[in-house]
Amino acid sequence: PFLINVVQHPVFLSGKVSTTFIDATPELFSFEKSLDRGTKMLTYIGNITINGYPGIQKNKKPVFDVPPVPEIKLSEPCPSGTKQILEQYGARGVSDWIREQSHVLLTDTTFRDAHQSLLATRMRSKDIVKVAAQTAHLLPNLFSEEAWGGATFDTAYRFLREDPWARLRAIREKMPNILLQMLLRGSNAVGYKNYPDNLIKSFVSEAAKKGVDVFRVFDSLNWLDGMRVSLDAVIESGKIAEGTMCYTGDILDGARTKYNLDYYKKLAKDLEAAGSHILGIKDMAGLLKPEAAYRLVSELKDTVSIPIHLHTHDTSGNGVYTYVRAIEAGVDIVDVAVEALAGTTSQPSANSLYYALEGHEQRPDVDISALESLSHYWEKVRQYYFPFESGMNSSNAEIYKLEMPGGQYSNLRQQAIAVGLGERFEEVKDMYRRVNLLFGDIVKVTPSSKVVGDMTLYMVQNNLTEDDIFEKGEKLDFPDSVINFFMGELGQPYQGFPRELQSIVLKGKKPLTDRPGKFMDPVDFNEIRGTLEEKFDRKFSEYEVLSYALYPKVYTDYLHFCETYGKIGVLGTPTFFYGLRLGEEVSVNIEEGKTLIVKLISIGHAQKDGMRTCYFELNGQPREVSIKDMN
Ligand code: 3PY
Ligand code: ZN
Repeated sequence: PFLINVVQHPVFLSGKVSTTFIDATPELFSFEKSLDRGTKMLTYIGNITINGYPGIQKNKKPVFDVPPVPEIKLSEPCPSGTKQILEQYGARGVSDWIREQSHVLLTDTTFRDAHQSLLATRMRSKDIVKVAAQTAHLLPNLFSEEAWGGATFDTAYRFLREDPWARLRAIREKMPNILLQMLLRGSNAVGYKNYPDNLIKSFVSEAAKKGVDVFRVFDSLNWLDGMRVSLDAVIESGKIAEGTMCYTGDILDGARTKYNLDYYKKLAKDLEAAGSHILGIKDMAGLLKPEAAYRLVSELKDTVSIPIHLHTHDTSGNGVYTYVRAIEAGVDIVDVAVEALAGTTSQPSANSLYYALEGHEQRPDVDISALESLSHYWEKVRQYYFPFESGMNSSNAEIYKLEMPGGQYSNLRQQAIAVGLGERFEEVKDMYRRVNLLFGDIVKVTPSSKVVGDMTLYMVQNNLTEDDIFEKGEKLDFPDSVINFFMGELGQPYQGFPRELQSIVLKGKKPLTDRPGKFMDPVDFNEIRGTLEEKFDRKFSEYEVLSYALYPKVYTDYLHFCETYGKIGVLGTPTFFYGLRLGEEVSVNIEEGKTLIVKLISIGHAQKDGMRTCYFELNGQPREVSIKDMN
């Protein structure tokens, strides 16, 4: 199989085989162990048809409309864009170019934060990649496309059973003209804990090589020490470092003085001094009120000379107005999503902003009919994912009090339901607010927001008040994430930890006061590679070794999954989530020019051992697979 794979590979056929060919195309070396590709795929389809996909009601496969892909002339070359500016003038050149623009620039978050915040990060690469070239052709004036990072990395392996690096590669190929942006959680990379410095550096360098151009780097406590290693790595890679401050509290509220204008001005100066090419303002919970945006951006414009990029969530419904005020104060770039994936916990709609700025001299240079045609596509795609909708059907201005990040609202609701607190969600929400104050009013964004969420559920579940924590705390077993937080494992919060609570939680353990990365042994990549190659009997590339280093269990589970089911990213989303109806036929494009026609004929009754036979036709030939009925 190896020889045939290689000689038929398009790169081989094109004659461009180099010594890096083997590294860049590891799929050629993943020998199908026992089952052929078709049988593996049928095993997946049979399994989902019989046992269902977690979180989705089985046997209820709806009939979906086919999402209309906007028509463009793909044979015409892609108009050039910001990517070419980076290639020609470098990161500083991009920074200068941004400041010369008279219109506000846009980042489209549809490929990352929009679905992370609306659909529990479940958007599959297939649905994104299908419209990537169209987006590149139709929106060539975008500053960037946010397409990677944040929670999309682990959820790709965990839930979608696909490779996030392959997503990056495919988007990069289809969008040669637009800067690709990722969200990087500083020393937590795309994870939920601090990683050793050498892992952070290698991850950034590999992401840069694989196509990321703009790295939005933040720290979940706005702690500069937690960002420096990442920022340095981005700068060294020649890509754009967007050193980012998370916005929390309310600069308009005279009673909330901890995070005031001076706090943000100092942070902005520090981020600029750390070498950022752009200053990011990350309003992850949508707390930045319009007038606050005006004041904050005005002050920051006077404080730093790098351009400013604003990110918000539209949870309150005021997002567009916040952007308009920020634009009036001179903000350079704002984050928007295509209408059908915008609003509520996602970013404000690009389409709405276009009209809100009609007659305004800084109105973005964007084609509204292009946005509309992309929105028609996303509107239909979104329907595939309805089981993952948060249930928030309208704006929710209560968020100003709750201070909960966009993605966490829907997640916490699911978690509350899972631990039997679904009926008490109002209490849960209020407790989240109280826990923040108990912790000394901290920045809440992944992963610090998860700590507050875990403590919230713990207190509601055990009917604990703040007084109980102080009175009975010595006897309480706090959630691991809470202990780690007070140990300083996520870094140091602004103005430190509340001392009394810290000693109650830590029960005598001595917390870190310095950067966790300083005390961690470097990751031994060679050792990981050796272990993986021995276990899976194939070569592993740099990026795969990194995935293991970040998420050993999640990544190993994914590899085992692939051994059983193959690469099922090629399946259409309805089949991926629901399997097939009896008699249903789908065509699956498994690679360029190679299509399998799959039809489910019937499913046999369960045997004593629970096994059922699924009868399929594969390209007209009968095929059977045996599936264990888990019900
Ligand atoms: C992430 O870290 O994934 C976020 O989007 C935080 O806002
Ligand atoms: Zn966000």
